[in-house]
Amino acid sequence: MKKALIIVDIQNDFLPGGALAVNEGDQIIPLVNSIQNQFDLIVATQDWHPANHGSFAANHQEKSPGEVIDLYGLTQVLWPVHCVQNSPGAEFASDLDMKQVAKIFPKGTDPDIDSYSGFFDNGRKKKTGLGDFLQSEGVTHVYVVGLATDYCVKYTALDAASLGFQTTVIKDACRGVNLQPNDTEDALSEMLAKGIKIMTL
Ligand code: VGL
Ligand code: ZN
Repeated sequence: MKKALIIVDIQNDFLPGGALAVNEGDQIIPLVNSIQNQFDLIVATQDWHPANHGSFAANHQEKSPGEVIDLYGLTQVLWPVHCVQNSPGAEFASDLDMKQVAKIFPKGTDPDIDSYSGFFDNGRKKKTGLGDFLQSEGVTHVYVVGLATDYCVKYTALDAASLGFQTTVIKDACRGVNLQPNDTEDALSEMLAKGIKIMTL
């Protein structure tokens, strides 16, 4: 067995004070740093949007964050402008240890489609390369940590499991957006129902 850690979107805009702040998002960073020595391979995903991204409420007339639209045939939650390519908000948290990260996978780069998963866009049309990379490295087990539990962590874990990786989400090293109060709990239940293990440190 070969174990990989997938660090999902621990970027300034998802931390308290950021454009799409996740409550307590900063609290996971010491945990994520402290477990890294337990893995054979570490990768990170990075939400990396062009300024004209279709997931930004500001790019649609009379729309506010939290509203839902149809974006080229897919249901799309609208978000505040966040993780714009090369902006400070898109940078990894300054206290996140990135020294052992073998490869970074940007996602959400196509303005016409969002990408919650670190593996595929939301239409499952294009790969980011993460799946092929993990397979080429002989990874069998993946552990997912980061932000946010109810969006990018969830879809990354579901895709990892669908690709055949034994998948575990480390729940206390994740935090959720919770547009609805139960979104994080619902996401964990859905992952569990799809064969993903949920563990705490
Ligand atoms: C995310 C909403 C929009 C996430 C990214 O990282 O969970 N959520 N973009
Ligand atoms: Zn995004």
